[in-house]
Amino acid sequence: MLVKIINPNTTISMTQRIGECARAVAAVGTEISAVSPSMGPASIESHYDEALSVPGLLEEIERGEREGADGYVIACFGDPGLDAARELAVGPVVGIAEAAMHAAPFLGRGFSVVTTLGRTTGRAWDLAGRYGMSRTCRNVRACEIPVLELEQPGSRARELITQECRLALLEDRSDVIVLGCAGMADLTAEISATLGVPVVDGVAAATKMVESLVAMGLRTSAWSEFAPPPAKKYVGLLSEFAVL
Ligand code: 2AL
Repeated sequence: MLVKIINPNTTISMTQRIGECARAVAAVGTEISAVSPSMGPASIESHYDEALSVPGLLEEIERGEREGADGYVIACFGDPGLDAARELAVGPVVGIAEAAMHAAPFLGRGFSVVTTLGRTTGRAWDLAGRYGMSRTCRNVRACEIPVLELEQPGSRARELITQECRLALLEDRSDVIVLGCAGMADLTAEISATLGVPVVDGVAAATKMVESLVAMGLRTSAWSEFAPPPAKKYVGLLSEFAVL
């Protein structure tokens, strides 16, 4: 089985770490291909970044279809382009926020999301609503750490994220933590060991979810909304994206 993990930002060092985290949980026989798009923002921490990450992401879905990918993970906590990706791909597509927020209620009564910048918390709340988790998601907390600082050796990110997770347990009545950025995937085990609660990384959760769906022979329904998009011409910079 080939699972393609798309980090919709173009920071390759982050993509490599995401790939390692996915491989650490993948079953024997699951091949993980972790890629970044050829175009787009270095990190995604605004609605503008998110919108402009989508064309490159969709190009990777389209390439994945030609290369025989069985399913996809969108490895950014805003789940950018998820619905559009489902229209293009035959196999299942799962976002990391979607997977983590669905995994957390199996593990406790309420979860807090701990994410990067405060300006991304609105999107996380929107997604919690979309996924039916408004009651189970008790808070979305930001550490005010820019995404690319997670890549910096010697950054205080680890310590600040752990501290915010501790506050989530004490102040939000949460008993599960969801990490709100793909760049935090490698911190899960350490924070969980320090705080003694489950810490869910969406990259691992989405990888296992895609693997399970594919193993069950399940695909996205093409019955109505997620049928392939209707053919039409696109002009200008997006002309290559025309559906023929
Ligand atoms: C993210 C993420 O997962 N990747 C990225 O570039 N930005 N999410 C976030 N909340 O900052």
